[in-house]
Amino acid sequence: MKEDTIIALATPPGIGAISVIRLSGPDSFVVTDLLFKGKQQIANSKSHTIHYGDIFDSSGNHIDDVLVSVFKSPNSYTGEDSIEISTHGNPLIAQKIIGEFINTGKVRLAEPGEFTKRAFLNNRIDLSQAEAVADIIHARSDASLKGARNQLDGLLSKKVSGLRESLINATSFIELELDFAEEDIEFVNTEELLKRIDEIIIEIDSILDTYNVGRIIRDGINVALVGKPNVGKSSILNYLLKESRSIVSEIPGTTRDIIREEISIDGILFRLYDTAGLRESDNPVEEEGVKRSREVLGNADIVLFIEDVQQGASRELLNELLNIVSGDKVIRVLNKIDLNNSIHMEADIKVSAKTGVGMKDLTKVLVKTAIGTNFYTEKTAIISNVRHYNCLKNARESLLNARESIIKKVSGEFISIDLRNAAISLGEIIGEVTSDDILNNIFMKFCIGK
Ligand SMILES: Nc1nc2c(ncn2[C@@H]2O[C@H](COP(=O)(O)OP(=O)(O)OP(=O)(O)O)[C@@H](O)[C@H]2O)c(=O)[nH]1
Ligand SMILES: [Mg+2]
Repeated sequence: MKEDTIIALATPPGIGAISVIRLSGPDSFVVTDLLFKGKQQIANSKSHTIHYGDIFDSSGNHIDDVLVSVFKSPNSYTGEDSIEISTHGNPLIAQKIIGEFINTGKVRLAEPGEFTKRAFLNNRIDLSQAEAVADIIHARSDASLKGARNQLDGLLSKKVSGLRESLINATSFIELELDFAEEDIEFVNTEELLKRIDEIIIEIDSILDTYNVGRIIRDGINVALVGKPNVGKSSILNYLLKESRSIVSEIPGTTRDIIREEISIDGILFRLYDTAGLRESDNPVEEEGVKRSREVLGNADIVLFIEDVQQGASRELLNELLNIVSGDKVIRVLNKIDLNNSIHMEADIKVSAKTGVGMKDLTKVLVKTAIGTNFYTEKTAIISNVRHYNCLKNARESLLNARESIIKKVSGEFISIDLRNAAISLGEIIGEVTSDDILNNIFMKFCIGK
């Protein structure tokens, strides 16, 4: 079946120096020649050339002078014949031109992610790389950009397809043996097969282990600042942000709404939530604030539990907190150490939001708590995507089943089914095996024009 030719605005729909419109599909060149007049026809141009000319509407009115870039199949992003038209950066111009192309009846508007979907369907990239394209576009920190780059470069793909091939290889020997069952020939050395399966499980585990860090690197990390009223939560937030974002006052119960701000430390995105001080209150507004604070706790990856040297330890509140969130997420911060001697007071870290003492260490502790002691080189395949995580989990499960069957000396058919299932799960990551549902779900999240 002949593919449609699609068109979309590839740049943001606002005012800028230029706008870029992208076309892809078999009619890209002929349809461009209908509207574009330059020195030579686009259909007769070489790949990777740029042409200056004018675009006219169907009644012959001049819309804009533009540059047209030509990419011939298979050497384009999508693998199809493609065109990029750079216009003056007014959204009205781009809309008009796109409208004229669609009016020719040979082109339709692209769906979200459709260019990248075609790149995948034409084997320019595999599925995990297609997902990395979306991650690259949406990355909000240095670290997440690096992670997405690493995935687009195919680190995960290579690793996963290596494991998958090894599995398919093992399965084919078992199946061969089944074919010759009558003759009682042994193709498979059980010891060796078990060893291979164990090795693959270990490899899968090492990739699964990167998920937490991978996710944090990609999505950023939620940090809740909680504690009794007046301990200096807002002051610490302001200090970290280097601006007076949250209202600070000596009156307990100052913060009512949740204040959310983002900072980047060592390339990692931290999302800080300043909350209302936790106490029983008769004031309904404050009570609502306290309720919201508790909700923020539910989504927090890290909790800064703040106490101050004046009010002293809030043991009861800490215990209450530990009922809701696990202890390894909680960092106990003692604030206002400029006021009193704090030597005998318990805390993970002691600071003063007034003088700045200890604040540098606080940021270090934040980074350390976020990524742990894990150290991944740029060559490590890191996963950050829950779909990949689930596929790997499923593969692992199937491998454990296969392992058990081998040990129990169950018939080879069952073993081969489990190994095949494991290979299928791994194949889903890179898109060797996929359903339309999975594809639609992935590309739906892209922007139009990508
Ligand atoms: N001396 C000293 N005062 C501080 C320090 N940190 C905060 N304060 C003061 O403590 C008071 C309360 O600070 P906030 O930051 O508003 O405290 P909070 O925990 O946000 O309070 P609520 O929003 O009411 O829960 C203010 O008067 C701050 O100036 C500190 O490190 N040293
Ligand atoms: Mg406050």
